Amino acid sequence: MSATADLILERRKDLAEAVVTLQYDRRPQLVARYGPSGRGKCVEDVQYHLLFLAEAVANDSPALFCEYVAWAKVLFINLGIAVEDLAESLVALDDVLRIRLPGGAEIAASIVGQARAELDKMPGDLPSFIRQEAAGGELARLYLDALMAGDRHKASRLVMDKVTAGMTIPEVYLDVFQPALREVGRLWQMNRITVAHEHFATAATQAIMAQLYPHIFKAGTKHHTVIATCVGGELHEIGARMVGDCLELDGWDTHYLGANSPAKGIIRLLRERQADLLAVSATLTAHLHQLADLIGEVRQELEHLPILVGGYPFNLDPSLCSKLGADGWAADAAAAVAVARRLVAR
Ligand code: B12
Repeated sequence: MSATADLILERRKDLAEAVVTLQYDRRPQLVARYGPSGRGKCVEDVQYHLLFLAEAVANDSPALFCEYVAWAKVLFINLGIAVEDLAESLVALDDVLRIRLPGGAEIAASIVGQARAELDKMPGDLPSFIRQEAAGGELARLYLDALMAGDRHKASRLVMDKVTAGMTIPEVYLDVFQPALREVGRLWQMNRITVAHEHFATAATQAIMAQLYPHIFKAGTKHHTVIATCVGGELHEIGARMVGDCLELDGWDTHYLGANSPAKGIIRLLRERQADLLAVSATLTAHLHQLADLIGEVRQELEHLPILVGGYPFNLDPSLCSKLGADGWAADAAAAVAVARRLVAR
């Protein structure tokens, strides 16, 4: 990580306090608007801005911060927070960074400046991830409706019937589960459902994936071994699991470790299982430095082991793959299979 990014993370709390103090000094009416607990929430929000800013600085990727601000704009609008308050907090952030971040202020402030310049034209609304006309679109809609109604048996039946009729596992994963889950995220971001709904949708989908396992895990010779996992701190595990399952279907011996895996354990398992490939997922941009650390540690111990990466931030900025020192990345589980084969054939 760069020294500036480290400094932003280290001083995150103080910087956030300074930003909010400046913002409240400039607009005393915020006290009345957000009430006594409002100030603390603003400090939390700015700390979150700083997490993403640090990763944008570390990876020289203004896109990471701009996408974050675009995401926050939609979130704030739907929480009833005025966009002008977000704009003003970015101005205050810019000012505080210039005063409190000697040396590194320029790069950080230029990234904040870029996001500020784009804020007005960032959309305040998000289109649905489910398109009726797309392959599997109709089923994805019915599947999501069943989950939102709390009917996981119906959701399961819908999928199992299609599989019996010939729908393949990668089609179920990429055309049904993936858009439906991303739509769940959009609904949360637009304040229409809660984190509890997100958990239910995930748990139900994981249970249905388990029902599909007789179609995925079959005896037979495997051509290579892969460890598929999520970086430390990461709780979003379905993307990595889909990648692991699609590799298994492609004839790999897969060892899927799930969410939040510590680096030391991953490295030990890579040795024990004599893995040919490590596939790591990161969803939250704030976890990119853990991923950089993991890649560094693996390189020290297993210099030539190919490392494949993917997840939400890579879909925003594919150049992160080489910046983090990985060997390949893929936008989804189907593309991951082709890249994985290429990496072990080198
Ligand atoms: C379910 C969910 C959760 C669950 C996760 C449960 C679990 N056991 O997995 C819970 C409730 C824990 C959760 C928590 C949070 N979440 Co959440 N979550 C989601 C949601 C709705 C679905 C994730 C998912 O399964 N997607 C479907 C999979 C298939 O897609 P995917 O992950 O992109 O994976 C594909 C590709 O990226 C790629 N890929 C992925 N990994 C890898 C790895 C390799 C090697 C390769 C090659 C490819 C690859 O292939 C995959 C398959 O095709 C997303 C919405 C979204 N857009 O994804 C939000 C989302 C990711 N969450 C979000 C947020 C903000 C959070 C929280 C901070 C707050 C909250 N909502 O609770 C916490 C943070 C938790 C943490 N510390 O990690 C935001 C992130 C926004 C941002 N700007 O970063 C999203 C986008 C929601 C939103 N629209 O606002 N979340």
